[in-house]
Formats: sequence, C-alpha cells, structure tokens
Amino acid sequence: MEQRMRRATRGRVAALATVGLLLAAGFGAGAAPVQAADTNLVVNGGFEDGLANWFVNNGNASDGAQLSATSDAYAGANAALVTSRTTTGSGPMQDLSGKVQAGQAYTLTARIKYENASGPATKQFFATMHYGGGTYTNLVSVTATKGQWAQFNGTFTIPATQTVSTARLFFETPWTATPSTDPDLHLMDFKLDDVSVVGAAPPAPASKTIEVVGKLPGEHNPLIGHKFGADGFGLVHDGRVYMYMTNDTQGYAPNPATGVSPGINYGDINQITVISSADLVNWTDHGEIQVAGPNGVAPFTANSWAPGITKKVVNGVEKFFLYYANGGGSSNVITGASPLGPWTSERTSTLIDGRTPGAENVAWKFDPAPFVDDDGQPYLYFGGGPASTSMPPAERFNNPKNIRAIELDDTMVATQGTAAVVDAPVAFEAGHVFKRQGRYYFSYSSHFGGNDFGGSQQPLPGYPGGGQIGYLISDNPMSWPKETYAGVLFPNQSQFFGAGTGGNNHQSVFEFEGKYYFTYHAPTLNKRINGNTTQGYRSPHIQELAFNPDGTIQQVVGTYAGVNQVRDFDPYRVFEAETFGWSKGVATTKIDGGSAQFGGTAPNLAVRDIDNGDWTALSSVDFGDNGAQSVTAKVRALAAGGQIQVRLDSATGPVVGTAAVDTPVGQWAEVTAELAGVTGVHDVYFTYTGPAGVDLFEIDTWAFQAATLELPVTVTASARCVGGKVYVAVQARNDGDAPVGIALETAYGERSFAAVAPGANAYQSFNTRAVSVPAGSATVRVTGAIGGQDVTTVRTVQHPAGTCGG
Ligand SMILES: [Ca+2]
Ligand SMILES: [Ca+2]
Ligand SMILES: [Ca+2]
Repeated sequence: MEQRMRRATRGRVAALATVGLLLAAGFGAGAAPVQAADTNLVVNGGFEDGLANWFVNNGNASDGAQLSATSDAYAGANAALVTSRTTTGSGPMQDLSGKVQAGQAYTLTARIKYENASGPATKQFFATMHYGGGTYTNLVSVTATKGQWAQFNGTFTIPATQTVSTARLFFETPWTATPSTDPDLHLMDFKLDDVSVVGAAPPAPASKTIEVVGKLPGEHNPLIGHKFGADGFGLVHDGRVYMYMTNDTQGYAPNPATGVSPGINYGDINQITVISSADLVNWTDHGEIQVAGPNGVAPFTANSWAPGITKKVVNGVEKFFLYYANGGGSSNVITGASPLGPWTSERTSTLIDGRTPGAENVAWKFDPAPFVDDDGQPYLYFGGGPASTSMPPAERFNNPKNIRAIELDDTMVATQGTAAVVDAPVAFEAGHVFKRQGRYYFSYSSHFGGNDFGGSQQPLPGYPGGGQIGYLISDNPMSWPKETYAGVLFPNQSQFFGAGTGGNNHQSVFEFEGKYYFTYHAPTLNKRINGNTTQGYRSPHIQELAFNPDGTIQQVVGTYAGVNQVRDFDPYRVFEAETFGWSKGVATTKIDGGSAQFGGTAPNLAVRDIDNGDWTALSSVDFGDNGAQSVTAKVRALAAGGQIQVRLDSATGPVVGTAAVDTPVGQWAEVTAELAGVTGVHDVYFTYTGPAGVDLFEIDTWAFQAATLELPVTVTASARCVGGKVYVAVQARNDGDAPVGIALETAYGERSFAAVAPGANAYQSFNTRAVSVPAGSATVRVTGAIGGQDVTTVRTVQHPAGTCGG
C-alpha cells in the first residue's frame, strides 16, 4: 500500500513501483480470512438499482466521464458503463466515508471489461481510494484481456494512521499526465459489475446528543437546547413563527471521551434547520432541509448558509421562497409549497453570482435576504466580504460598498435590473430589510477590519465597531446612501454572554402579533457544553425590538431571559413530541410519514436517545379550571421497563401521572397516563425512567384529554301499580349550586323542567297504560353551565319491572 499525491509525479512513480508487491499481497490463497461479522460496505455494487449510490470520480477539476447503466452485465440485469473519460482517474465512484476504518483489512472484488477495437490486447485497471485532498491509494489491481470480464480479487489494509473521514472508492486506469495523447491506451470505455468491499461493519456514529441542559428552565434563550442553529431568519405565517437556520449541528462531532468537538467547518454544511413556535418559548423541531449537495433540492449548489425566506402569491398560488448562500461565491433559492415544504428547485444554476449586473465588485455574493414590499414588489439584499481594491483607499474601511440591493421579478426566482450599492458603514455581511410605518430599515453585520479593508483605519464617529449590527433607515428600498445610517442596534454578543461567545453575527427582524422581534445568534449552548471554550457552534436567540418616537431603534440588550411567552400552550390536541420549552439529554430524528400536527406533507420527527433521567418540558401550559384527566403518547418502545412520568413545574416536581411504556418493542403504539390534580397553568415536565444504559423508547406525539365536565345530579326510578295500571316514576335532584334544565325520558313519555333550583327535584310518574311492564331504562338529560361553559350531562337509570295483581 502506498499513499500518493495525485498531482505529484514523484509520488506517482513510487506508487507504480509498489504495484507488483500489492498484487503479490492481494492475490491467491493467502488473503485474509473473512470474519463472520464482516459486512459488504458497497451499496448497489451489482448496479441492479441502476446508478444509485454511484457517481463519477471528481477529485480533480479535470476529471470527467459519462456514467450509464448497461444490460451487458457480468451478473444480473445491469452493469455500469463509463464513457467520455477525460483523465485516467475518470471512473465510477462510491463514497465509503464513515464505513471504512483505519487499521482494518478488507477484501475487494469486482468485475471489469473493456472492448474498444483500437485498444491494447490487455489493460491494467486499479481500484483506488481517494482519502480527500491529494491523497489517493491504489487498493487492488487486475490486468484484463480485451473483451473479457476480468476479476478484481484482493485485500487491502488501511494504515492505522490514515485519516478516513473522506474515503471514496473508484475504478481507473494507470495514471499518466497527458492521456489525451493516446486515448485508445489510456481513456478507453469500460464496464463494471459486482463490486464488493467486505470487512468490519461500519462503526456506529459517535453520539451528537447534547447531554447538558443547554436552555435552562425559566429562560427563553437560546431557543432550543438539543441542537445548534445559526443565522436565524424569522418568518411569520398562520399564527406561527418559523425560524430557518444554518445547520451548525451538521458537522458537530464531539469526541466520545472528552465531549469536545473539533471547530465548526462551514464547508460541511448543506442543510437548513427549521423550528417553529406559536408562543416564542415552546419550539417544534421540524428537522433539516437537505438543500445542497448531491442529494439536495438544488444539487448544483454545495452549501446552504444564512437562509432568508419570504412568501408570495405567484400565479394564484402561495409559495415560500428560501434563499441561501452557496458558500461565499453565490446565492440561490428553492421553492416551498408551505413553510415546511415540500421543496423544489425552479432553477438549474445559481441565482446570484458573477453574472449578476451590479455585483461585479462584491467579493462574497452571499447572505441573500428577501423583502416583499406592500405593493408586491420583491427585493433581494446580498453581498459582503473584503472591500474591492479598486475603491479609494480612504473609503475601504468605513464605506466598503460591498452589499447590494436588487429587484426580483414576479417569479421570485430571478432578478431584474441592476444591483444598487448599499453604502452601509463598516459593512461586512448579513444585510436584511424590514418595513415599519412606511419606512425601510436595513440592518447588517460590521467587519473586523484588517487588510481586507485597507489596513488599520479607524471607524468614523458613530460608526460600528467590529462584529456589531448597524442599521440604516430609508424611504426607498433601493436607495441606501451612507447618510441613511442610523446607528448600532446590537453590539457584539460577547458583551452580554462573555468569554467564548464573540465572532460574527447575523440578524433578522419580524413582526408578530403587534410586536417587533430581533433574531441573532450566540454560541451559548456550545459554551454550556464546553465551558468558556467554544468551537464556533452557534445557537438562535430572540429579543424584543423597541422603537423611539422618531422611528430609531432602541439598542437591543442580549439576555438569556429572552422574550415573554406570547400565549399559554394549548395541551388539548395532538401535538408533536419534538416540541420543547426545555429538554435534557434527548435528540430528534426524522421518521417516515407526515406530521399529525402539521399535515401529511410536512416532515415529522420523533424524540430519541431517551435514557433514564432524561426529560422534556413545555412552558406555561393552560389546563383550564376543569383540568386534564389523561395524556396519551405515541411511543415506540426500545426496551422493557420504561416509564413516562408527568410532573408539574419542575423536573423534580410532584408526579401527577405515570404511563408504563409496556407496548411491544420496536412498534409504534399509544400509552396513556391518567392524571390527577392537573388544573390551571403550569410548566409540564415529562420525565423518563427505566433501566440504565439503554435507549428506552422514542416519542412521536402527545395529546392531553380534558376532564369531562359533569353537572351533579342524583337520579332514581321506580315502578308501582295505581288504579290497575303500572306507573314508572323518575326523579332527578339538582345537586349543583345553580339552576339547571332537566329532561326525563322513558319509553312511556317524556317531560322537561326549565329551571330546577339547587337541591330541588324534577319528578314525573309516567302512566304505562299496561298491567305489566318489564324492567327498563330511563334517560335523564341535565343542561346547565360550569365556569361559563355550556354543559350537558346525560345519565341513565334502570327502573324495575312492574305488574298489577297476579
Ligand atoms: Ca449486475
Ligand atoms: Ca439521552
Ligand atoms: Ca413527531
């Protein structure tokens, strides 16, 4: 085995010199024995699912080929055919990252065939691993005879020191720098089938679950404590606030021993996290949108940072447009049928890039923020990064002119006209616009200085310092001269949250039920996990935004307390269990099927990683005067002996109900806890108990059932003979403290009483006109009010048989 640097000719020569050794080691009866627990790590190695899981090696910019399915298979109905190869490395590739492990031995088999008439009589092929960067290792080789299926069959051991976070297997011909000089020898088409890599099963992924309480009971910031989220952008729709965030949790990888993750790598992030709330304290986790990357909604983009969203009716249909930064170089948009999708791409190339008129001198064409004016005209704000070196040196620090405003057309997925400069002082990134009382507010994050901005110049008086949120006020959404600058609306978050929480920021503003709110991020959850050292994993926060009489903004103070809960939580409905005010030790996972609360096309999650001692909680739940009689959970038991305890007001508060999760392991089922004494407004804690050291169960939904309201009444019935006929008598006494209506109903007649006083009786003796009647039932219907609510209580009473004479 030999590492080689693909772009280094010397390394390549060394690699070729070892091929003979590799072949000697890899072939024959001496191959390492296959363990019983070994697993084939290749998916769809026989191409019977077409090209699923396969793509063309793209390790170098010059690599390229066409990959298709062919019925000329070694086995089964399909094989892969690779044509139009541009380099010797251009061949079918499968990603084995996270599957292969350093220090492990694997057996690789595959079938390969080439047929081109002008090719050589025999040809060597390699199975090669790309470990990222310029590190390639030939694993197994075979020399094929033209027109015949040849078999790779060898073993390879990954060196113990090899980094395997990127490990991509592909098939190729021996390297040469200029294969185009003899394409028949170097760039022939070939077919591939029956690929397998057998060895130790993939390691279980390290847990990302956040074990600490990251959002403290009683506090409302950060918004969630079980995952991260940055660059939050608020959208108000149909009585809820939706927050769209850069998925900082995507690359979070805490070391199992130390609990400390490597620093955040923005290049890993191609998902957007969505949460929503109707009260700004209890947030529902809607999971992640796979926006970019090979399996993304917009696979022609690689990253999804800093989302911005708006809604607009297009051709009579309300749609949701989610804009995002494709790294620093461009911006794009995907379209949703609702705030929770489904999501589609109306574009096949990026929305904002080097072709966008007026954006030529913007270094980073990212951070797109949409705004739709009252007249329906949409705008997009974007840009940031280093000041253009073509700018006057005196302006580069204070007026870098690196942010732009541009009109969107009616489709919302294309721009029109030329971008205008937003001359925001000391600007760096994160442009955002909202409108209030006829005026437009542009806010943005300021830069930290340095050579990108002309050296060690000083901000002008009143201009922002580094990493602050400044703002401008204008009468025109496309006109932002420096004279519209209005000040700093939020200092750097480290001023409020202390050591380890500095760095950049990214804000939005939304109006919800008459108040304005300001969103920002701070690595406060990261800080609670790791103390004062943070690794850049950011969490969403919200504060209320207040205005002075002249329309300027009162500077925001960042707090853990956050905003007031807008309304009490309604427990009397089916709601997603992935809704928390606070939580400890749990994670969430997407599960199949739609959401019981948000509809069949919305994503649904379950609460997972529930261990003995973990809990989830809801803030300020209103059970009403009459209270709850039970709560039902949809659960999937993972072990015997788990229990859900319902507590009020703290994780150690009184237990008001318990449900045993004694349903069949592995199956979704409902369990119910009967409740006692649950009335009024309380925080509710679901605390989880069971055997230690195992995942107990998962939870999909909750639903509380209201206590049934009953009007107190005592009913009796009898039968007797009067004058040769049987009479059935029914009596109902009003045991309440207010008048009620009472209706007495029998097979022999009915009678209603409009207002029976407290303690009084409704009584009627019904003549059956028969000398004998069998036993039967009477119905007593009581109507009244409890706590201002109309209530009907229906009671049934048995009367005995009656007879005259005999
Ligand atoms: Ca096959
Ligand atoms: Ca746990
Ligand atoms: Ca759920």
